[in-house]
Amino acid sequence: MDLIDRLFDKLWISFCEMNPQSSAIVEMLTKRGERVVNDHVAFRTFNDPRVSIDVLAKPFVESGYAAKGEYQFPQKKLFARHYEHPLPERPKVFISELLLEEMSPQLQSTVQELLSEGEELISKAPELCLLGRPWTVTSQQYTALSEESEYAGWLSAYGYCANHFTVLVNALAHIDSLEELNSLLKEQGFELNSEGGEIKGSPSDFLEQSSTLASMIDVNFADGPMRIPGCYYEFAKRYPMADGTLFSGFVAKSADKIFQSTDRRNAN
Ligand code: OOG
Ligand code: NI
Repeated sequence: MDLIDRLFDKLWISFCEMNPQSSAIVEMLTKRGERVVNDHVAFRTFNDPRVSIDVLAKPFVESGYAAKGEYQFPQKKLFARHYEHPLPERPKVFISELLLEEMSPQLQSTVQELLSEGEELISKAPELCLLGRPWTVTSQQYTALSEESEYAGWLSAYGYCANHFTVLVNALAHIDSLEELNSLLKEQGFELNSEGGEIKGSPSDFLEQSSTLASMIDVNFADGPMRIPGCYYEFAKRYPMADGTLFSGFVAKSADKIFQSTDRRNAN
């Protein structure tokens, strides 16, 4: 098994520990005779040079992944890039970063505190994306960060891990549409993110996406545990473009809503 496959395995294992609904969904689909193929894995970070997209992308680039599309989220003050491997069976990697210089001085100073505390572990980590949270954070810091940016709050609580994996609807044997998959998921009791409608994007965007709401997790803050939104599972259907090849990028206006799967007011 290649190093990169092992990395995805480790990411999947810790992701399932944080988000048991994803293993339950895989099990439910597998029992129905479906083949679950992972379209992409997503990560979050800050644009500080110690932990930026480039740092997070390193193990992927070293194993042959190349930078592809770039995406801007002006309201959320985020920038993202996606990476693809020449082997089409390898999942795409979507990495976003919070643009710290566009945030309040208070947020910047809290994040700098966290990063200084985590600096040594960060610099020694062979793969940043597997590190988890290398700093301590109080529930007050988490709440203050989340008030300004749900993304910053989430990242302060979890640090480095897969934010979500994604079921490729095209690879399912018996389920053709995202509508069909969504109904099945809801019937089985999984709650979906309905920000901007359950299905984000359309065939004319060449990509349709939906996602579960993040499951709630008890996180140990410096001042005790608190239950907050964790990770989620995404579902994507890709459409062929004029040249007949499947669209392999992302759609910023849809992604903008997918980010909200971990918002505190949404999660269950
Ligand atoms: C990423 C949200 C965007 C997609 O597929 O458009 C996304 C995140 O929540 O970190 O994953
Ligand atoms: Ni995604």
